[in-house]
Amino acid sequence: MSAMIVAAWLPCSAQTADQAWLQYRGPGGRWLIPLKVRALGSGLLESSAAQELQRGISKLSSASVLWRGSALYGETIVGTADEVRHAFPDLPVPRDLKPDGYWLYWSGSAGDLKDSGVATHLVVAGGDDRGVLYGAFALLRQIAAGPGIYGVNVKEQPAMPIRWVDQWDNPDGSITRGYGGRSIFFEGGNVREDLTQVREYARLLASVGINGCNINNVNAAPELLDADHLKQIARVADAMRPWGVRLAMSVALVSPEKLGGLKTADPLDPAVKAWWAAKADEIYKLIPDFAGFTVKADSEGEVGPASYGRSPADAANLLAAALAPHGGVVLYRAFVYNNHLDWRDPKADRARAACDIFHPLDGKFLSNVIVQTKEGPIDFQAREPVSPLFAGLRETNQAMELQVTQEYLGQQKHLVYIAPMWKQVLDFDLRADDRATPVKEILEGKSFHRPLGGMVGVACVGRDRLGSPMAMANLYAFGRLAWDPDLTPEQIADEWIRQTIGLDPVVVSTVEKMLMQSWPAYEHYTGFLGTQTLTDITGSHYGPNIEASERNGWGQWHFDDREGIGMDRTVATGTGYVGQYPAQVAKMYESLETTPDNLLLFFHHVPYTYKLHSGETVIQYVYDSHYKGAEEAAELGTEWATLKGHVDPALYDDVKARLEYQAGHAIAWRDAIVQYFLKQSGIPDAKGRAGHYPGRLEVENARLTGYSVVDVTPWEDASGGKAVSCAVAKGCSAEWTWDGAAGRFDVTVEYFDLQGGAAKFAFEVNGNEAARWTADGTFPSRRPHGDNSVRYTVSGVELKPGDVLRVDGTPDGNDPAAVDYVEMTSAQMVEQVRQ
Ligand code: GCV
Repeated sequence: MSAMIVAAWLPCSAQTADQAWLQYRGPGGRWLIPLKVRALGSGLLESSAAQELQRGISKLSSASVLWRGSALYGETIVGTADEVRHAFPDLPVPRDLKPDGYWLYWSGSAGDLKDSGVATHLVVAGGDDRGVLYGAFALLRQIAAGPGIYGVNVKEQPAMPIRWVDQWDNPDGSITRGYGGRSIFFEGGNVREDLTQVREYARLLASVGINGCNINNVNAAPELLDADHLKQIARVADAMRPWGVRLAMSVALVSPEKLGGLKTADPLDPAVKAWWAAKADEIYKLIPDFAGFTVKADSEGEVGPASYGRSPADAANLLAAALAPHGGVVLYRAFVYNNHLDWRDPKADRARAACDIFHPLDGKFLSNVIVQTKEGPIDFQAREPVSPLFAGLRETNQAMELQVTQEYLGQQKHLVYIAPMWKQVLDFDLRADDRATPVKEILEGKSFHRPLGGMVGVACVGRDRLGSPMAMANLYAFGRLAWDPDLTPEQIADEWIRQTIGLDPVVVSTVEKMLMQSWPAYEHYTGFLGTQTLTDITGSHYGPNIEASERNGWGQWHFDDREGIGMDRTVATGTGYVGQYPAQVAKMYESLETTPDNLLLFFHHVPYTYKLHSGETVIQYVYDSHYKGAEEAAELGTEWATLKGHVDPALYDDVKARLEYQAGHAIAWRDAIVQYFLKQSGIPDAKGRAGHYPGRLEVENARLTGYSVVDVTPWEDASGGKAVSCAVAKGCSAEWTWDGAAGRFDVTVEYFDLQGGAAKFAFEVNGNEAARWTADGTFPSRRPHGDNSVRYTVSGVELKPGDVLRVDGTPDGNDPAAVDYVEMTSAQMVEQVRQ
């Protein structure tokens, strides 16, 4: 006999972050579900669906009140629509369920609970096997996230067929732009023996409807296509298959030369065509459901068709023809540009490249080619306009590439929930042919009637997942938006929080608020007005380095000088990029008056005194937004602190430490940008903050023992451009005599935590140690600058005039215990800055 459970409100139970969102903890409110799960078919995915449901229901019910009334009957049934129709001819199974789609149906009524004669069925019917699996996860989500499933009658179909993640994993086990540890797929040149984490990853991906995973870096290692590696890779495909995640690979176009020993890799050469066709046959023998190839070519050093005088369409079609007999697709990346541009050429513009190259090829791609375009014309910046190419390809399948891994967005060390940005992009109406063509409808294939399209998220998940529990919200959000781009970032956050952190309404609303604040805050303390990244773009892409973008071939210029800033991309006087948009959008960006403030400097070069729509000048906005952003970053920590005791203690401590670091790094960012533009423009901050740091004691002005003063590069990354560095093994010290007012202060030591050593620090007042810590964080770079600038705060230090403050630093390995300044903050000073 089967039974039903009736669960009541339960206190928020302990949870761990590493289970991500499939924790299946108790739901809020009362809920019902038939406990017994039965699969109608025996397919692999249907079995996974049934097992997952059984596992989920048991976990959910184990924390619940089980009502063992003898009158309760029923089953949770899983099967394809055909199987359900056959087994239950009376059920209204929808006729139009598409592949991957599902139908959840509660058959029966509340009366069934009391009526021993009537069975209740909860039905999960899939348009196909994969749909059954997605339906099972949707059902569990509905219970775990709170609403419950009594009376459910829901039909869902994914908005787009291509819902992939890309991993940029390398055979040696490293992950390019991965911030969550080493590869779960590779180590030491081979596929790893233990693929447990791959199975778990595939399960997570399936739970949000992701159906493809490209496992290797787009800067592809040709050897992964050799016979031995393909056999190894087949094991990865086997591990992901039960979860309906098809394996794809990035391939190097040069492979026939590098691997096959051919004299050329020319896409039109018959021997090259034969090589790829044979390679595809070999792959499909090992991996019958192989999803396809992703290609990066003629880009950032990757050889491409241009080397043979051919076009991207020639290259894409070469591979597409090889895959077509097996049902595979080619995701050809539009991220093709010249990284040796001449910055002195006023017409040179990296943003133009994708349209210039791909627009003329529209209609020339085979039907199993999908052009994969990053959401903006440059490269995953904190703010970019939407790529005009989405409107430029009418007869070509298209996918949008988004970055889940936070390369330019704080690298998972900063909390940045990206869904609001993605949502803006998806909703942006490109007005092709003067009609409504929002990006999401182009990807769905609606706007230009394309059969294939979708979204690809560069995830770079490693052995520590994304390296930060809160960053997992982005992976979750990516999958949910690819399934349904009409969901709101708030809805998605709400679902994720309930499944991951807790159901307590205070937890849900606080974390949701934090997530929604995080992208605007990051944008405020890093970039401004569409300047593109001000990170160190020739290095880590993490800390501030404003001039790293300038005067080089990478084309991420913002052209700041003493008079003004911004890149003129107008048709009238600039690079002409604006003309790549459909007329209505082009008209908006061509004019200064109608360009939104947040993209002003992407499209126009203006003086610092230019007035924004808000009435503020550009330079005052630079000051204000950076002070505001740093405050917003600090607020994230304050908000999280209110959740102490309401969330899992380990998670609480982990996130608290990360947010404290973020708040400190936001100040390092603020100060770098503000002092740079103060010097560059020569225009003071109307609010008197820039260049004035009450309570700050520069270390270069201290009494130094052992420490030597060094110039920090770039200069804006240290207060006043200077720091001190210690080369004395037994340690160095910096001393000041306090001549400020007496009071109780928080004392912050700004120091540099370099790779390759764990320097030790101590802070003393009048010879009494107040704090001691080790610089053992993992930050980019082996030299002191904004990448590794960290703040350590000692709270509640009583000071009076004449007190001697001292910082001791002991170097270790490559880390010279470098210090920038100490800063005293009292509650009164904070109030003054705010006013
Ligand atoms: C894998 C950016 C990243 C590169 C990446 C490239 C791409 O430039 O910094 O690491 O290469 O994008 O998307 O191909």
